[in-house]
Amino acid sequence: MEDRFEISGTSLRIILDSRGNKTVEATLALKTGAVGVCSAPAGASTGATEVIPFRDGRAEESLNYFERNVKESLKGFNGLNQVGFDALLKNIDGTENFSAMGGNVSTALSIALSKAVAKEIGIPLYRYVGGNFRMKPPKPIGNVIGGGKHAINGTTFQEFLVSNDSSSFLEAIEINSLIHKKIGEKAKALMKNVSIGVGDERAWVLSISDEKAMELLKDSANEVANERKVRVYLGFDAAASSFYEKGKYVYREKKRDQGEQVQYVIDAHKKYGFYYMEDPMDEADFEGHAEITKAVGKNALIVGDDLYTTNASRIRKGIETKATNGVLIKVNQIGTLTDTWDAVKTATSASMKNVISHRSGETTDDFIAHLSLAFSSTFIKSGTIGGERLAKLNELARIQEEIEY
Ligand code: 2PG
Ligand code: MG
Repeated sequence: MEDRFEISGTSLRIILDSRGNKTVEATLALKTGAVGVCSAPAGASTGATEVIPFRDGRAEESLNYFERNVKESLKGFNGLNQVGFDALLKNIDGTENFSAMGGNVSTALSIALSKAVAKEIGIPLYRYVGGNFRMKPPKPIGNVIGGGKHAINGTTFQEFLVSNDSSSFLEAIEINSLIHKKIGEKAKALMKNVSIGVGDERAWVLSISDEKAMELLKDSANEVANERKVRVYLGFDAAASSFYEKGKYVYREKKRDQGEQVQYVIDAHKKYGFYYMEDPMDEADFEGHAEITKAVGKNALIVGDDLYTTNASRIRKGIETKATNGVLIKVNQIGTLTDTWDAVKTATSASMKNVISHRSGETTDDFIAHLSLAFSSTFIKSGTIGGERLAKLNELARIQEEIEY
């Protein structure tokens, strides 16, 4: 090993995320003094097969565990060996789901290492992880109306999303934010004397039916598309597991069984032209997802989030069952950069598109912007407004100035 890549020390501290909840930030230094810092985000609508974010559910317990069992073992390790480093984290933890150390700790350490090494080499993180070939920025996809577990009294679907085909990343995020503004104006007029606000990811929270939200989304997006002469894509993240109870999908006004839910999603695609449809069915229902993909997968991207939890073996099951043609990627669902890379490669080998994503509780860390390039993600899902969301999006606008594609 070249000496300069030797890990000289690591530290962990507690910081607050965008919801005001505790999370962790890792700092990792190499012998030369090059430092990588990474903070982990946190979900609200978590998949049942995600790794556990913190030991005993608490950031403090993870911090104690790190001081006692992790810190010393990382000293002297070869920083160029990312795979070995991630394996070491798993070994120290010794559980299937990072429940001893906490998946947020492993995520922060794993990414902090890649940042430190990239810095020591003198290249950006996206080059270190992705290589030196031609790269194309993803399209931004962001939520403009929200509900589910991200809001109180919002829509049943967790997120209504927009994207567009502007080739300038900066213009693309501006157009998404214009649609967010337009929806706010229309909602104010529509819901006289009722105050409206925003949810965890700053999408509008409106106590209207999902169908009304779809109408509002479509009208607002069309107006902005005409004004700015771009093509706009509509999407949603149903996060269907969050309203699936005892075999039924429980909406405000009615319940739907599996067959009715499949039909509802297909009809919504046809009526409103949804291109992007994430977690339309419960996280255990590969078959239901496959029915939707079979019916509309030629014209739409059906994306598994809670369905796969960035787990290569679950993605393999999705490939076998033809469940979806897209996969959501979140590093802290699986806990290391290596396993995230495996998930992306598994999906890519079966021509599944990948979408890199923020969490509802975020920090200002921008590592997903870099990973979106390294992974050739089709979309980056990181909201439309809000500092912690724009930290990633603005970084991609900056990077686009640097790269040829
Ligand atoms: C999702 C995410 C991000 P959470 O379901 O895709 O929008 O939400 O981080 O709460 O899992
Ligand atoms: Mg989701």
